[in-house]
Amino acid sequence: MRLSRYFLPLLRETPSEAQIVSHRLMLRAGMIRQEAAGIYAWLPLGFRVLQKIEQIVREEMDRAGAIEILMPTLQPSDLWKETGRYDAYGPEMLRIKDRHERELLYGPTNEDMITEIFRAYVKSYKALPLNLYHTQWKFRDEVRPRFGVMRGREFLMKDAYSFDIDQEAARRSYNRMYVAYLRAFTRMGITTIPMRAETGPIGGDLSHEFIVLAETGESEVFCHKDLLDMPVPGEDVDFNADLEPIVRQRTALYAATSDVHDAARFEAEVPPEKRVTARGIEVGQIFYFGTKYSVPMKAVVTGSDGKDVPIHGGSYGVGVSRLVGAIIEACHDDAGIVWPAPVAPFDVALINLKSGDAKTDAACNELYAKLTAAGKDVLYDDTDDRPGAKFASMDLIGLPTQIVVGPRGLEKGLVEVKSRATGAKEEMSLEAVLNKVTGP
Ligand code: 5CA
Repeated sequence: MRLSRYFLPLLRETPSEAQIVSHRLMLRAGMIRQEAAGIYAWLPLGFRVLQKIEQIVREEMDRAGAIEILMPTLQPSDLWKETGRYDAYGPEMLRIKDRHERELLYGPTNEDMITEIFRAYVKSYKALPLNLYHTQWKFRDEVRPRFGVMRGREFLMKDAYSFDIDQEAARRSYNRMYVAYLRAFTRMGITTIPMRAETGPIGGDLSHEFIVLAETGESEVFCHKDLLDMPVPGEDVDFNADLEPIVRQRTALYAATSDVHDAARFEAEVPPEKRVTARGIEVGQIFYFGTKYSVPMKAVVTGSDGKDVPIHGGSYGVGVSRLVGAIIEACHDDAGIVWPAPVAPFDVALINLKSGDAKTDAACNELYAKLTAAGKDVLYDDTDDRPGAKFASMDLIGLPTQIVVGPRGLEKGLVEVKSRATGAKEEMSLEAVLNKVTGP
């Protein structure tokens, strides 16, 4: 993408309404625009990151055996009346009437609707286990929307729903999501710690929140230090195998959000030098709620013994839009964002120090064409801004690799390559750059 043809509305001033660094950087980097309290338009750069995160989550859901669908944003109120949640959900739910005075709502979550879909089609235990998921916009009329996309009112969530014949099988489904979440977040370049958590309006009694440690986190969390650098299962993890040992390795160590924190237990179980008390951002939460929805909604299947039983359910959410902010909280410096490569909006920043100079333009065009042909996403600054402004802009938007091309270096046949993360600079030939950036 040529910057001269792109839409990247960078802000020079630090926006005063933004209280935390990720919100400031997202506004300055032209990633989002607020349209109403807690409601954002995603501009091109932000939208690219959002899609990268969504795709990583999708790949890990698929790997774990979940199946993608798409449910609507608007839901009929009847479903929520069946489960008793229409009244229970309170003022956080946006209620709407259509022209026929029929009650609709903008979905804050989808347990009720997915249970309706399940019961319409699935009648036998033979179809289980089943896990269906989608990535769809949600609306929660939060009392205090704040911190940009971190606590929005409209936000993008991946939500998965599992259906099993009994508690033991449901536990296996829960474990698959637990491991898939560890993998997905690690692929995004962030460390998350699963912590025991309250279940709130979703219900049930088993739940983990996946927490990114950050000073600006909304909740206080407590955990064993060893959880911070525990290895995460690699690509070879077998989701058909028993994942309980992997899960238990973590759940054996104390980790709790403030809602369920037990100070006496924390002190008894964790030696003083291993106690971590920190703030955290919740980027995902998983729930096992048993028959909470299947009983009132009569989602039953016939078991192997011919008897009908209500299914055991779980739900599994990832805050896709919140993750954009959370990753920035974890990955930035004084100059701007430092994207982990897998979620970066572009792979490479190509900076032309003298647009209009025939040789410099030719070298940039060649690099741009070859990098693009090799499958790299390149943002090519072909504008005639001053070099200093170009460097500052590229540091701000945080692409992993910067290639700087100017007439002086080209005289010696060299360009400069800078790693955004380390700041390390290296001069090399065009050919060497291509090998470095497109190589393994
Ligand atoms: N139905 C369950 C699981 S699918 C559910 O709704 N879980 S949740 O309430 O925990 O939400 C899932 C994830 O969405 C959270 O972990 C969080 O990362 C994200 N999320 C929740 N509320 C907001 C919000 N107001 N703004 C941005 N992200 C949010």
